[in-house]
Amino acid sequence: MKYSNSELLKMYGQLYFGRNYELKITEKLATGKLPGFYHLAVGQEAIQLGIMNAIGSEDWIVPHPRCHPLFALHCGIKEFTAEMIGKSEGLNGGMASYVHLYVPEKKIGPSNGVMGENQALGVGIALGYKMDKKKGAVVIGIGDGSFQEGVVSEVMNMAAIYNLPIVFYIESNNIAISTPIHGVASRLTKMVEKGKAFGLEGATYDGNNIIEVRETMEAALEKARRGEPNIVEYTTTRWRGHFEGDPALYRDPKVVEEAKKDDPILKYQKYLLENGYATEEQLRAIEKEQDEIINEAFEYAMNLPDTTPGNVINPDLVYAK
Ligand SMILES: Cc1ncc(C[n+]2csc(CCOP(=O)(O)OP(=O)(O)O)c2C)c(N)n1
Repeated sequence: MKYSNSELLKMYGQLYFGRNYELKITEKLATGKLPGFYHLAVGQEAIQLGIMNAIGSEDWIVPHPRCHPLFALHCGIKEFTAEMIGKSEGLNGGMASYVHLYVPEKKIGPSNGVMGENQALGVGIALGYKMDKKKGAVVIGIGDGSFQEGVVSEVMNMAAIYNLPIVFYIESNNIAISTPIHGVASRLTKMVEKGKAFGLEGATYDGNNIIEVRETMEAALEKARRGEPNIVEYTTTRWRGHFEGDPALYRDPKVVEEAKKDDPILKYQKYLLENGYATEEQLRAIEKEQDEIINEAFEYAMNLPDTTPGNVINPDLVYAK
């Protein structure tokens, strides 16, 4: 195994955090005290967290927006939580939430509610990397539904013809709000094939296996840093509705029942235990520690004073200078 034991256990903590941070959102929403509109990635955590571990300090990430755990762990859990619920102490002064988050000092974002736009902005960042001869690469995420947007094809072509330092990754959960992707929004069953049409090499991997995600993203990044843009696809399943409050009546509940048999967290737990990388006691201790971190972050953020009407309309906080 190329990762040390402590690294493997750290990744377990992150996965456990990701799942339980988002479940805490559902718990708090039920109390009526948590403001906001949420699109959770429960069941899909291994993709964003495997990638987070693969990127280096010179790399930039424009993630697929369904990624609270990545934002929180990459930017600061308390600072992100404050941002997510609109408090002035948040990463963008509480003006962005997670939908429009941009934290250039952490080389992450921008996030954008207009599907397909992030990818164009990410290609612009990568063009800047190439023109300024920067060392790293840019990782650009997209859902398999947004992948059908026309602008995404244009910018994949740009990435290819200019040999930009980019890895595109697709979170293939086979659904866009209520529309299935395979055979409905696209005749392709492997979205990565479309990238190949533009000259981007790549393959499809198990998005519920954090080690597979990390290793394949590390390899993809090495290529991108050498000026070989490429694409990877990670398959997974969205367990909850498109947003919190969506009862997902459009989908056969068996899809989620089946997906739960391939839970990325239980799968990783099993891997750690069977290979002797962790004991049950170690895992329980990590879980306890993460539960405390999550509770503290929500307590901190929810007890901050509400933002002022003056801040909500403050142009200095809304527009970039
Ligand atoms: C240009 C544009 N069209 C439509 C929407 C509405 N919309 C928001 S999310 C979404 C589906 C995204 O699906 P996918 O990219 O597969 O990501 P997932 O939700 O599965 O994570 C749509 C259609 C939008 N935000 N922007």
